[in-house]
Amino acid sequence: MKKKRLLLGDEAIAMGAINAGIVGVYAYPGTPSTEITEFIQNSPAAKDNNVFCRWCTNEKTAMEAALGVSYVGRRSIVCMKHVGMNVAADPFMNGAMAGANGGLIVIVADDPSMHSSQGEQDTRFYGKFALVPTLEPSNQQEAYDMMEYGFKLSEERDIPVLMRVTTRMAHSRAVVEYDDAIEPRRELCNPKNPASWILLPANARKKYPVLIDNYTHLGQVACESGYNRYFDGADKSLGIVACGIAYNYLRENVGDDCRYPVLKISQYPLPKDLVRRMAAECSTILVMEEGQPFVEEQIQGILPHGCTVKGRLTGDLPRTGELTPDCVRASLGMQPHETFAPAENVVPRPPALCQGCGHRDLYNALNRAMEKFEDHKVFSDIGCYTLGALPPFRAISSCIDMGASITMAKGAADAGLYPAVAVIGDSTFTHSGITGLLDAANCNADIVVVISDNITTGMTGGQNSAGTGKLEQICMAVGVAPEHVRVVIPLPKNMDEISRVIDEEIAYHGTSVIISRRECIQTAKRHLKNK
Ligand SMILES: Cc1ncc(C[n+]2csc(CCOP(=O)(O)OP(=O)(O)O)c2C)c(N)n1
Repeated sequence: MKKKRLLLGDEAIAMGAINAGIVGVYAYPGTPSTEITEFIQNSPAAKDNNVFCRWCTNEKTAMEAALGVSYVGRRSIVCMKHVGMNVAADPFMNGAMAGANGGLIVIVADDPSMHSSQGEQDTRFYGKFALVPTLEPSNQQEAYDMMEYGFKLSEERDIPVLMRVTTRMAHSRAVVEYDDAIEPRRELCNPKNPASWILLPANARKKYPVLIDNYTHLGQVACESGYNRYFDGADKSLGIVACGIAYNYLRENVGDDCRYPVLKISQYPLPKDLVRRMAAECSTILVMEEGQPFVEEQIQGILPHGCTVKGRLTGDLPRTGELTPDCVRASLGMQPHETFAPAENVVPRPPALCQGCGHRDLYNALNRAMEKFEDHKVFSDIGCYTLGALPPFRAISSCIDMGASITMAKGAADAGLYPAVAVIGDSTFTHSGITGLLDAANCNADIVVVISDNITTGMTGGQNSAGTGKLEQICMAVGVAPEHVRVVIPLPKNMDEISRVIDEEIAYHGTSVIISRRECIQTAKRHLKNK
């Protein structure tokens, strides 16, 4: 029976996946993708159906687990934010070569404008790179519907499917009509072509041309897909190509009756025949897309002479950042909506570590220990503790990608920096720090690694952290001498002791780890409340 519910884009995806009969969601948290997994974790239907929904250690382990599900013939989803795709890229690219037995949808949430990310990326490039079909919903209903469609496409074409969403799609709500029934799980079964799952060069060389042929065919599928639609318009002076959520913004401004022809794109490879049809009718094409000029550049390559393409490259839409209904409006030459200027007494508030957070006490002690060294450096990482870069602490010198603190400190120590100190969170450490620590321990690199362990993945809302209760053992197991794995409690009253421990480990010319452990005050509050 059809029902209606107000859902975030992320929740619509989760609901679509549950109803399509997934056996698991494999994910590492990251804004704006986190709510997909959290919805499944809190869903009674997913619980009744035994859907696996524990957080994975990182995006690569998540992707590989989902490949395993697909191999044995069942359905699953993998979820991550755009930078997570860089971590998962190896199994993603090679998984495309292997194929899909059970349907596999990889959902990646991009964060244009970098609301909570270190860079803008456009995941559609990964789809083209791996030669896999890519879905980009234009609204929450499509996000829901595309799950069943995506699984079928994955199973029919023997290939993982990529779904790309962006922040506003993930984090805004709309009414979604859904079916309450959950599809039964498929029986376990062997892949149609078992050899393609053994990517020895001899097998891979056979599979690669098949992948390329399949991609050409998928271009045809995209032309015929109900998610890509051509709407005719009387005024042919302009044709509009609107991708994903940009189509929603376009409709918000022009309603259902646009005077120009409109090509809505929500499925890739680029539906070239539809683009050619527009180019035959219109001498100028305006491309509206969120992220990088992925479609704009491709269209430039296939247009006949004399046809002009406009978009983010030509400055008709902003080159960086999120699209908005207003900038889409401006690109059509429409009068801007009236807006309100912020009141004068509203001043921007920079983000800050919570009062009472253990990272604060750690940075106070670390600053005290480091001030003895002129022009000192502290390599850091991604998490709440990155806010240690800001006043009043100004305690860290770098933040590049998850895990980079340890390996950068090692490289800097190799190059002669002393002291070389890294600060990393507990979740980031298990995500990507352990292998770097192994590199350091293998040559007893002269570095001090501080793991600021708040016993949770704080930055993304307090999810479980994979190494909780195991960090000392992990550090010793990779080869850090037990006497140089130290534990301190970051509280103001322990300031002298923590600075002394840091001094001692800086004086030791080898690899040491200081675990600064106190529960995040946000999760501690929640735990107290739930008692
Ligand atoms: C590859 C990648 N995946 C996910 C994220 C999103 N993310 C940023 S910080 C973080 C975890 C931080 O947890 P932790 O290291 O424990 O530090 P805390 O925030 O608790 O201080 C996550 C998941 C990211 N930036 N990059």
